[in-house]
Order: sequence, then C-alpha cells, then structure tokens
Amino acid sequence: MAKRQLNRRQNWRIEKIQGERASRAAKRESQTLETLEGGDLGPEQIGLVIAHFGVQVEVEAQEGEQTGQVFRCHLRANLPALVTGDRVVWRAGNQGIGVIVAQLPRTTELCRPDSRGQLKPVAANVDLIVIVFAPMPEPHANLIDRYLVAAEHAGIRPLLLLNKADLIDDQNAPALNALLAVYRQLGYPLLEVSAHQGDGMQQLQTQLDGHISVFVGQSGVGKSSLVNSLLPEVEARVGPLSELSGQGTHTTTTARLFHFPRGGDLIDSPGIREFGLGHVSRADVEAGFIEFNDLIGTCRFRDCKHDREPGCALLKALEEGRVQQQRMNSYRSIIASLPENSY
Ligand SMILES: Nc1nc2c(ncn2[C@@H]2O[C@H](COP(=O)(O)OP(=O)(O)O)[C@@H](O)[C@H]2O)c(=O)[nH]1
Ligand SMILES: [Mg+2]
Ligand SMILES: [Zn+2]
Repeated sequence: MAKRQLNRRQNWRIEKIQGERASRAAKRESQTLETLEGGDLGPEQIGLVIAHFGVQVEVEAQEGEQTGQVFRCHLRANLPALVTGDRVVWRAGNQGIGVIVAQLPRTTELCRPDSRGQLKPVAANVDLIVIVFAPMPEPHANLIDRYLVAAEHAGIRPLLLLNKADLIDDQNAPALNALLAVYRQLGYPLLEVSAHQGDGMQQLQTQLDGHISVFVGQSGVGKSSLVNSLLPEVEARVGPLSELSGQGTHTTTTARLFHFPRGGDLIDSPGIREFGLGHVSRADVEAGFIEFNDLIGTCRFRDCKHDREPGCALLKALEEGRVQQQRMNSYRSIIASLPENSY
C-alpha cells in the first residue's frame, strides 16, 4: 500500500478516532464476554487459530471429542493480538461461541508492515517457507535471495520450488540449471514440479507433511495453481486477475489456515504471499546469506562494507570461489535497497 504523508494533526485525529472505535469495540466485547462467562463455559482446552476477524477468531478444537470442529471465539481483553496459526487455550460456550483464555508461546512469527509502517505479525508457528519460481516469468536470483534472507531472519526453513517444470526447454534450461546449481551448492532443499501436469506433486506433498507452510513468490509463478492442486476443495483463483483483485483487498483479507488432505497445513492470504524484506538491517541481510556466516566479523576493518576494502574476508572468499558471484551481486543489491539508517 502506498505510504501517505500525514501531518501531525491528521495523525492525531486518526489515532483519536481509532482509539474511540477500539474502546467502543472493547465495551461491546466485554458485554458479550460477561454474558458468555455468566453462562456455562466448557473446560479449558487447546485449540488452533485458523482465521481472525478483528476481535473474534475462528478456533479449531485440537483435543477431545470436538477435535477438528471450528468455533468462533471472543478474546479476553488482556490477551495480546492473536494471528492465524496461534495455539491457544480456550473454553467452549453455549451456542457454539467460545472464549480464548490464553495464547501459547509462538515458535515463529511472520511479520509485515501495516499501512502505517508498523511491523505486525500476520501468521504464527509457520515452519516452512516455500519459495516458488518458474521458467516463466523469468526468475530473478535477487528476488529468491530476498525471500531466503527473510526466511533466515524469521528462523523458518525455506524450500525452493521450481514450478512449471513442463516449460523447461533447450532455450531456458542452461540459465535455470545455473540458477539451481547456486542453491544446490548452498545446500538449500530444492524441488521441481508441474502444478499442471502433476509431476513432482507427490514429493512436494511429502515435504509439506507435518509442517505449517506458506507459499511465496512473484506473481504468475503458479502459487494459486499449486494451492488448488494441493487443496482441491478450496477455491484459490488462478490467473493474472486474481493477483489484481488481491492487491486491492489484501489489507482486509485475513490469513487462513488450511489442512492438506494428506497432512500438513497451509497458511495463505495475498498479504502473506507478498511477504518479503523491507524491515531488515545490514546485519540481518548478512546473517541471511548463510555462506557468509563464518566470514562476517573476520574482515580487517570492523565496519567493512565488503566493497573494496583491503583485508576483506568476503572479497577473498569471492575470489577463491567460496562465495558465488551471483550471491555477492544479490547481497550488494539488497544492501543498496535498504533505507540509509539501517546500518
Ligand atoms: N505450463 C504451466 N503453467 C502453469 C503451471 N502452474 C501454473 N501455470 C499457469 O501460470 C499462470 C499463473 O498461475 P497462478 O497460479 O495464477 O500464479 P500465481 O500468480 O503465483 O498465483 C496461469 O496461467 C497458470 O495456468 C504449470 O505447472 N505449468
Ligand atoms: Mg495467485
Ligand atoms: Zn569485508
């Protein structure tokens, strides 16, 4: 979303209005909660947030007879904001509406800046980021590296997925193979599939088993097609149009958790598919290039920019082939794109 420049007075007004709105909502909530808690609440049990709508969330029961059933739940006022993927303690109420009692600790958080530039979690407990690319649109190593940095930064394992393998031909094969070789050399897991023809989809499903995944990647690489093929009952629209309509509505589209029929979960929303950089420092980027890990801190100068400084460990590694030229190019272009103050 485009950042609007607001003056102080406008900002103050917006905050005031939002504050009033929030306190009205909180009042309504506490009335609903009182009614609920006055009635019969079931025992405390563990659940999984599969979608959230402002002050309400959808929770899937994870124990007992109701396992797998979905309940709308209200949040107690003292709770932190919940996101899709959160594990919670909740109590069932009458008429199918429940109450969230506590949030269980998150293993990971995917964050995105909101419309005011503040970083907000959008999904919890994701443990696999599937970075999708394809022969067409032509892949950019730089973009893949950005996703890898973001994944490393979030502490989430990445899986590189080349979709549209049916489009590989003599023309594009050399460049694609060179690209794949870069990541193979780094030890990143890599899979080739065709959402259209089904090749490799079983292997992909196996990789997704037992994990909570998100699919990311540039528009047109086939994310919706992959999701459709893996989740036959969910309608994720395919084609350029869906991306267009997604752009206009992504701030209001909630992330939703789906179960794959053969195991594993997917958290999906247009906003998550755009998950990328934009909130990392130079040190984060350096940490995201895993082959730099042993080199960072060993340059002659403490504030080495790895540009042309004498005694630079990265430049030496580049010269000796321990760091690949393409990755160095990516690193430089990502650093160059960071805001000045993120050093
Ligand atoms: N040839 C081929 N085309 C595909 C494949 N997967 C998706 N596509 C096509 O690529 C285009 C973009 O797909 P879509 O799923 O909307 O991509 P998204 O923007 O990443 O969600 C559509 O025209 C799809 O039909 C595939 O495996 N092979
Ligand atoms: Mg799509
Ligand atoms: Zn250096």
